Amino acid sequence: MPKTPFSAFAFAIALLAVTAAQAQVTVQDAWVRASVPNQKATGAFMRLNAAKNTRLVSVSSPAAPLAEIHEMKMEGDVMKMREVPAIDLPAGKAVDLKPGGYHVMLMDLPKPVKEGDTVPLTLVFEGQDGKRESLEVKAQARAVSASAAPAPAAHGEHKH
Ligand SMILES: [Cu+2]
Repeated sequence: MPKTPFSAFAFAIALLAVTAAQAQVTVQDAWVRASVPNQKATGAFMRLNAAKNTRLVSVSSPAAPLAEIHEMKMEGDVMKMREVPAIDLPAGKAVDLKPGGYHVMLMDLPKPVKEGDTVPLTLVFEGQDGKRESLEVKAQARAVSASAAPAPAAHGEHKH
């Protein structure tokens, strides 16, 4: 059905409204690693860019009853993962959540996340004034081979 000028206009207005409400942090390339049956957890990744200093303090998703903010780090030659209370987002600096680094851990998955699924995530940011703001993003599920993204047990070949 062709778009009428009116609906195109309404759409542009809607986009403007969204942009204005969410000007503090922009999210690019949000994705979730597709899981296999019986896998209880998976990671969500994205690039965050904050206009003002802020912090990502929590994440939730209808796809998982439990979502935590995690960091992966090499300790000696072992990749370790731990929960962190928040991720600092300095003004104007892109911060990547990516395999091998910060990520959102979606836990207790009730069903597998399949390649191509759209996974909604609600990100909560806390500014320096203590004010909280939430942002909805839609992450696309992608299948990623184990060799492209090291599992926690992998070691030795992690280069920067
Ligand atoms: Cu994790």
